[in-house]
Amino acid sequence: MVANKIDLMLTGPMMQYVEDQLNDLFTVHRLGKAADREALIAGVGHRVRAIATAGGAPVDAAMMQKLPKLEIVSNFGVGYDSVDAKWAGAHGIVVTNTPDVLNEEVADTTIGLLLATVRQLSQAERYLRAGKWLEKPFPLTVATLRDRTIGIIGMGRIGKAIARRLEAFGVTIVYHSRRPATGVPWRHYPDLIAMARDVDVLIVIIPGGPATKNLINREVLEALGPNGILINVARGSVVDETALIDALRSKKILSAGLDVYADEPRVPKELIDMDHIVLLPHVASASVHTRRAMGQLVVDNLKAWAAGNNPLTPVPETPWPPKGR
Ligand code: NAP
Ligand code: 8YV
Repeated sequence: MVANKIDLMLTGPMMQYVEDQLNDLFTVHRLGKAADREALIAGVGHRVRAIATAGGAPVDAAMMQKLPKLEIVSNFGVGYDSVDAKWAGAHGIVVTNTPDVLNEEVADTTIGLLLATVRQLSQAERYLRAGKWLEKPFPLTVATLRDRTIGIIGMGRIGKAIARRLEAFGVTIVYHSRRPATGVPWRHYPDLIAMARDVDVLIVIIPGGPATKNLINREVLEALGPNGILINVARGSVVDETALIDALRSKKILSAGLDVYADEPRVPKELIDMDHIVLLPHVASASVHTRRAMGQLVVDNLKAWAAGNNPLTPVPETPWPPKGR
């Protein structure tokens, strides 16, 4: 039986619950645990037909080229910027991700981060714990959600879930994406700078990767202005971090709430040293409930493929079955 198992490479650790299922179904080769990764790939790479990945090691062309029998890359996370899906698509390899099962969780966290940033909730808690309330009340916050206009960058699955929540707050909602989203009532701005000029808060929820690298640059931050707040729950690469640090230091914008960073888990000291911003360690989807659902989708995609069926959630760059098949 074991001899018939398909060889799968795991690029880094996954939840035990996921690893247990992968162990039952596949012969698993753990790249993350290998003392010599190149030796592992040289030894078993010719047999590997599947990859399960949760970020960490990039699944790039260089790696996939070393796995001549590779057919599927199952990515933990809706964002798959660490996988070269374009190369995979051009070489008949299907890439799957974990859309939808995390929409509500990520939207909840985004609202939490927005409120914490606007009303300085993290700072207020630190104030209480430091015993400062005994001396005098926490200062009134300059910012409020009242009368704010919120510009969402990315009106996809998660952007819509965020916007639906924001409607209940009575704020004005507008959005930017390359094309207008279907079936939404909010104003679309084809021009990001124009939207940044018109809003008080930018919430970023678009894919990472080369196409969006540093999309939020100095010009966008200056357009957002001194009352402006940036919330980034997308990818660190989407924001020019140096420009952001400068804008915060020079008060070109008021504050920021960040869940993601360019070189995470390393976060620039300049950001850590700023007390008026809110920093989260990439936790937008990080509940047991949601991470289990994401993990199950990683497994279910692999299971469907191994049984000869269509993978459940192929990414747009690798439609399955490929056209013409
Ligand atoms: P989605 O449904 O594919 O939506 C993506 C949205 O971004 C679409 O509205 C798309 O519209 C827009 N977009 C794409 N490229 C753009 C560009 N160059 N400029 C402007 N807008 C662009 O994706 P989703 O499921 O909502 O997820 C979005 C991203 O959130 C993921 O890829 C991931 O990186 C991130 N995320 C982060 C966390 C976290 O833990 N912090 C959790 C989940 C997801 P157009 O194509 O019309 O431009
Ligand atoms: C995950 C995410 O935390 O889905 C995504 O794109 O960023 C998060 O939900 C991350 O992918 C874990 O590797």
